[in-house]
Amino acid sequence: MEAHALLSLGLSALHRDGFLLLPGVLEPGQVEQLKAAISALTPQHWDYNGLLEHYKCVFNRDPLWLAYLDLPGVIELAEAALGEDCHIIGQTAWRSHPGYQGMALHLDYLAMELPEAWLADADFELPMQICTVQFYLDDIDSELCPTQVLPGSHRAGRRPVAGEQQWQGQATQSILCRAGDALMFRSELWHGGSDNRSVDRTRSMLQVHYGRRMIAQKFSPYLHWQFNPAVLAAATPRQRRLLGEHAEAEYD
Ligand SMILES: O=C(O)CCC(=O)C(=O)O
Repeated sequence: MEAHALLSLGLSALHRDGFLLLPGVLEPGQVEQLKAAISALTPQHWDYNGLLEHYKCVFNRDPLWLAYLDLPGVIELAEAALGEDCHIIGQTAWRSHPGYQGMALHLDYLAMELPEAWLADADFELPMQICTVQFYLDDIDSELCPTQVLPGSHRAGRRPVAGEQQWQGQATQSILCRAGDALMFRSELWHGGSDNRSVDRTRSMLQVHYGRRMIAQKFSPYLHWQFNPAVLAAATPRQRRLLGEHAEAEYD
């Protein structure tokens, strides 16, 4: 299928379902590189480790992470969804060990609450503000913390209440997939994690969070944030834009 047709299908899925599984976006060598890089990370600032290891803004640690900001097949979709001047607002690495308990159903960001009736109107297309892409570095089965999504729930116009698992007759679905696959979802989608019920397997995952240009980048620890010069020196022009090097605009 032509690239243009693929993009259009991807955008339609994000508007209709709120998410899209992109198979095989990483080569096996990239999966291995990322797994090794994540297992070598140690916590900084608000990172933590335990049953869940969680590392924020990993792009600033080493130039190795840059290639995963604009992977072919993913960046085109992010730019089509969020504008050609979109940028990243984070890149987070995870390791979820046996016994880890996944996050309950939630949404990540709702720009504003809107009446459900407006969102139900087939002629109304809610623009996206933030999308996350999750790169799975292991084959994900029902025991290895499959991500949960509730198709179409970005049209609820609100957050799920505690324990709510359905919306308009749709129930949550587990994303079962292969190492190297990626899940892209918009920030209003109700989604969550699930437990690592395996005996001895760890789920490694990399997330990239993309936002429209006017969604502020707030890299922690905020006022103390400093870009790593080695990362800036290695970045391509597109990667520099994703890191925040924009053309001048109204407010900045
Ligand atoms: O663990 C997962 O797959 C879900 C992650 C998640 O819900 C989030 O980062 O907001």
